[in-house]
Amino acid sequence: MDLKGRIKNAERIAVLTGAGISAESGIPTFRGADGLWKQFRAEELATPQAFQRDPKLVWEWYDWRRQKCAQAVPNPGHLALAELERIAPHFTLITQNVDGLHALAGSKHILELHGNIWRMRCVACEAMRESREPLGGELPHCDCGALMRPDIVWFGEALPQQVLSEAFSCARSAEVFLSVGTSAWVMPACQLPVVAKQSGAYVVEVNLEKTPISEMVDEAHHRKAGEILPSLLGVEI
Ligand code: BV8
Ligand code: ZN
Repeated sequence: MDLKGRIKNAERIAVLTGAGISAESGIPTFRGADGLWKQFRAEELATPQAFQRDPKLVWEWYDWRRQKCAQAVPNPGHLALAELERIAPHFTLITQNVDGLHALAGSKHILELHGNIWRMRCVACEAMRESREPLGGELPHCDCGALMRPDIVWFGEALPQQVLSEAFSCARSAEVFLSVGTSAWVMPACQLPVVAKQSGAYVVEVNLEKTPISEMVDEAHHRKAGEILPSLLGVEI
């Protein structure tokens, strides 16, 4: 049965997305040709040690990315997944992205594995703040006086436990699992399509380049997500 037929018959569908689904919205990916890591080194920026050492540098990088995200609008890839959620009985969108574009596209049941670039939290009292304002070079502080940090999971930090366990149980129970726009390289997110496959799901990858899971999946489409997702999923956007 083709993917459209499987989607029509599926009770439970889960999707894992990565930076590639936001590339057509103008947000640079991490490891691709124009990747963020080319200009920056992850260990100098996306780690607690980096923030400890130079919070101003880390915040400058995030402020630059927040402005990129603020100019971005959802593309047909995001919209196709939001439409798929409307027709599937049980649907979970698991994203590694921090740009908030899935919510803007209308997706509802979203698990943000790596946090959200619009949220910041106090390093001392954990108070949260949601803001889309540019930081204007100022380091954000909490009312308690301590520094605020991006509410993002950095390398070497644990993912939010609740979100992670729900993501794995969705991967285990999905009949159809899509991996879209991720290099399937970063743990533990990259294990989700593997667990889905081992649990009997029909797994489809949509990613521009080959990845470590491309051999394992039932269908691999090395095309742009925004270009093929609506027709591949059989949804009108
Ligand atoms: C954890 C936050 C344990 C920053 C991110 C050695 C030392 C230290 C750690 C490790 C180590 N070895 C392994 C680890 C674990 C580490 C890890 O996996 N490292 C990798 C690099 C080897 N993982 C962690 O540290 C995780 N935590 O394991 O904790 C623990 C447990 C208990 C207690 C304490 C600790 C934390 C991982 C999260 C790290 N944070 N981001 C930020 O975002 O600002 S990771 C970063 O990579 C992003 O979040 C991103 O989401 C993620 C994955 O990248 P992708 O989304 O896949 O993006 P990428 O650019 O790689 O790929 C995009 C793809 O799209 C490309 O393939 C491209 O071809 C394709 N594409 C492009 N355009 C399109 C397209 N596809 C379709 N259509 C298009 N148009
Ligand atoms: Zn505080």
